Amino acid sequence: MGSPRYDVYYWPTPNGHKVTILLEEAEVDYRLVPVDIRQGEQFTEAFVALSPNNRMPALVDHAPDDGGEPLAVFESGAILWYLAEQLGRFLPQGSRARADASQWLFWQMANQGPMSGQFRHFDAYATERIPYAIDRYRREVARLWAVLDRRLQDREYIAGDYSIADMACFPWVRPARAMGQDLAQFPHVQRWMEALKRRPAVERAYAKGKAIEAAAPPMTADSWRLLFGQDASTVSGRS
Ligand SMILES: N[C@@H](CCC(=O)N[C@@H](CS)C(=O)NCC(=O)O)C(=O)O
Repeated sequence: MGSPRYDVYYWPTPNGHKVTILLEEAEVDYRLVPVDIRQGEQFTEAFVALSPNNRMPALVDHAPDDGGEPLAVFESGAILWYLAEQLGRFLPQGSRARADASQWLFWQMANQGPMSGQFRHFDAYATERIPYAIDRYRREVARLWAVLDRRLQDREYIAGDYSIADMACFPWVRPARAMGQDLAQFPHVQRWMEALKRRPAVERAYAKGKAIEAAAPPMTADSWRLLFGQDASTVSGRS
């Protein structure tokens, strides 16, 4: 047995879970390479060469279809798209259906992900409690969940069959309470979330994340500085 085709540079966060969910669903062999963002592993030269934004996840395909050098992809949405195209799964056929899936994937990447991330920052990590910021992002996340709820009111999945659009949105809904939301207010999202949560591949993806988290050193004061003290000088070559 050779080494797996795909390496996933990963930490068990919602953006990391997106990629492992897809690979578990596809039952593809892959290697998880932990990038402990609480210990600053996202800043190593080797990782930044793969992911210039010093964020995980990143993917390396060791057997790209042009037969060339290993191919690296960063940004979870781009990784999902790349893998779905390679695998020929979880992305609908036909330009109309594909546009539908892509717009919801971009919606997740540009709205649900960043707004939820800001909510979480001000609610759980900021050293100063700023009610305006917490409230602003909680309300915006609620608005986005209402958009998703309306979308799901007359369909099982976000865009046609189960697709990368669902895989992108789900990890940001699963920890509903941490996102400041009451799932009962969004019944269609709740029904969809419960169904996805029970999928064996989703369970396997989260179990792998849990094992990595359990083996990792805890967050320290240094972790706070590494994660939330970044500015232009963090980007190598600029200090
Ligand atoms: N838009 C990016 C966001 C990636 C992202 O923010 N990753 C976080 C964890 S969820 C990270 O690597 N943080 C490390 C840091 O802030 O230094 C994606 O979807 O891949």
